[in-house]
Amino acid sequence: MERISTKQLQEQLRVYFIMGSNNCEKHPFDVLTEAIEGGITFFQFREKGHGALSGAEKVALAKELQAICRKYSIPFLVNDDVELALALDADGVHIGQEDERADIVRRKIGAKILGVSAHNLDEAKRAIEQGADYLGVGPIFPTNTKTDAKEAQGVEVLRHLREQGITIPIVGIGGITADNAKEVIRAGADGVSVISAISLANSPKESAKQLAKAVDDALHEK
Ligand code: 3NM
Repeated sequence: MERISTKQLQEQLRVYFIMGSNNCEKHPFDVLTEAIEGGITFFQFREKGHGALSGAEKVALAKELQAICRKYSIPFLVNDDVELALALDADGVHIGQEDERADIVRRKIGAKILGVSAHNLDEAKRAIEQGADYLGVGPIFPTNTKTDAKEAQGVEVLRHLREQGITIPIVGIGGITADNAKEVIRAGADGVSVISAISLANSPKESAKQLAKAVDDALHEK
């Protein structure tokens, strides 16, 4: 297996939905199914924080969600848990700055997709040197979902990274909705990653649809 191309990844990262059971009011299976029907292009299973499942329950939910992703050919990534990603033969792993080092994870996962959260230029450069395929950059806007998130940086951080020569695919994260997604793309991101805008929406399908439209409209302006 070869590493995914930048072009293919850019295309797939447009509407990146991240979710765990504690981000949902409805059953995660239904939320993800609706999100896919609405047009998400990438999925990360992030079972973390207060009330998160662990052990066999976590594995069972991961398998269920992976099966839906497979059915619709949506890449399925696992947050942080490299062993789970390998056991399920997931499409990749996403890690934060507090998780295992990116170069060590890269060695473990071979050519699978590796995403790394970066908050500034130094972290972005190091992640790339250590084998990241894409960067998650945030928080762009204030978020209620991640309790230990840093201060919102605005879209300027994206512009800055591009101006400083970071060319690998980037998704913005943190407080992104259909109303502000265009700014994120215009500032240099290839896509938007969201949790609550879809997971807590009355209609995850409609919300995903609106996000996809905002992103695609902004990408077409480029
Ligand atoms: N990471 P919502 S912000 C998981 O800044 C995560 O690295 C962030 O949730 C970072 O779309 C965040 O509901 C939470 O704001 C995103």
